[in-house]
Amino acid sequence: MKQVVISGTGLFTPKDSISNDELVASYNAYAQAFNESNQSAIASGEVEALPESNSAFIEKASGIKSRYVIDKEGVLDPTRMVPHISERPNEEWSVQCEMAISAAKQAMTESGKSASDIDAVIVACSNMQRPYPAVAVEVQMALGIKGFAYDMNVACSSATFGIQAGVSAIQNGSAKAVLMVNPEICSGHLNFRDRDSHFIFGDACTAVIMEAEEDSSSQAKFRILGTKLQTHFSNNIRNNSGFLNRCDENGLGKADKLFVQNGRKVFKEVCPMVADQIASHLEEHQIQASDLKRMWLHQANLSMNQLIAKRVLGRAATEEEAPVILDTYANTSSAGSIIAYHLHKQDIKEGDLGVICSFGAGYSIGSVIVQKVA
Ligand code: CO8
Repeated sequence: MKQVVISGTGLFTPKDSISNDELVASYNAYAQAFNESNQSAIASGEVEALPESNSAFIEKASGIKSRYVIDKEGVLDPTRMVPHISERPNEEWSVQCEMAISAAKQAMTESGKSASDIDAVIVACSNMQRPYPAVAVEVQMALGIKGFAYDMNVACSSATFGIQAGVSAIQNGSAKAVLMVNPEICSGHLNFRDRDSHFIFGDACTAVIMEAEEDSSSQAKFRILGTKLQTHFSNNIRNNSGFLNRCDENGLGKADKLFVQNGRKVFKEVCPMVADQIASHLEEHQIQASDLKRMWLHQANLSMNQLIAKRVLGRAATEEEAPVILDTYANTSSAGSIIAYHLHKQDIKEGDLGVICSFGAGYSIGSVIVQKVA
């Protein structure tokens, strides 16, 4: 069986960034306006007053200080709280395609691959901007890649599941080199009027190139020693938006058509599952946790990552061992662990071992054990 490597990665970061203070000011202006216009219903107990959000809580509960978004103005306008992302004519590249092109070009440069070397494209992310044609086929066309392309969605775990799909395609001979991209526009499906979750997400796109080790001339390559995936059904992270929404007018515009979670339960249930998965995955490869140089974890919550890393290592991890990018990016869903990998892999030496791990809605967990190649 062919040995597969990650030979290049790329990252697109939107230029707009929103600090916690800016986000909280917008939410609080909305809450105050809501409370004023519902004064009498609140006084009679028919309607509950909206409590205010606060930056100190957000940073303490999540570790998030700011997030990048495609459109700051629309998100921060307390009368709108939705990004302005204009519809485009069919003849123009879609927003997700544009993000993917930018990240993909960087990954192609790092891996030393041109479009003619790549023969498969996977777009793996939490939200596709349309059902069809697949965004991946558009990306394929935009980059001039031959072969095949498809979209897939496993929420926050989409990238690691996409890496396993890429490895399989190369090993079964259906592709020579695979481009996998994660264009996440989380601001499009985040309810900025929900105090419990308005701070959680940001937008970004990552790209990964995979190919057979024997075909790679990249200096940045990491051998994929193994991938491991698991899923368990849970309603604790759910979004009911979909093509059947129009078939029941009663549900249109309701909050469940956006991201909804029971954050506490997610935290409690997912952390042990993730730590166990990483531990058992390492064991399957006869690797000791102490041999790991780095854990590029999904970036949802700082305490969650600290807890998972501690369970795996048996002691608290240093920031070098489990790098944090959620402080400035927030949760970028599937892109998070790949952003961490992309920004924190340069100092890794030949032979060093690491694990990329993502987790989220489903529940879903994916881990990828990698080793730096010269
Ligand atoms: N400001 C002030 N106070 C607040 C705020 C706020 N913004 N929000 C809540 N509070 C209050 C609560 O009301 C509560 O008050 P009280 O104690 O009086 O009841 C108190 O603060 C504590 O609230 P919580 O228990 O909710 O706070 P936690 O400490 O649990 O922190 C977190 C909340 C940060 C959400 C935390 O639980 C967490 O991060 N959990 C894990 C979340 C996670 O990893 N989710 C993964 C989902 S992502 C995924 O899978 C991808 C889905 C697809 C993405 C689509 C794009 C949108």
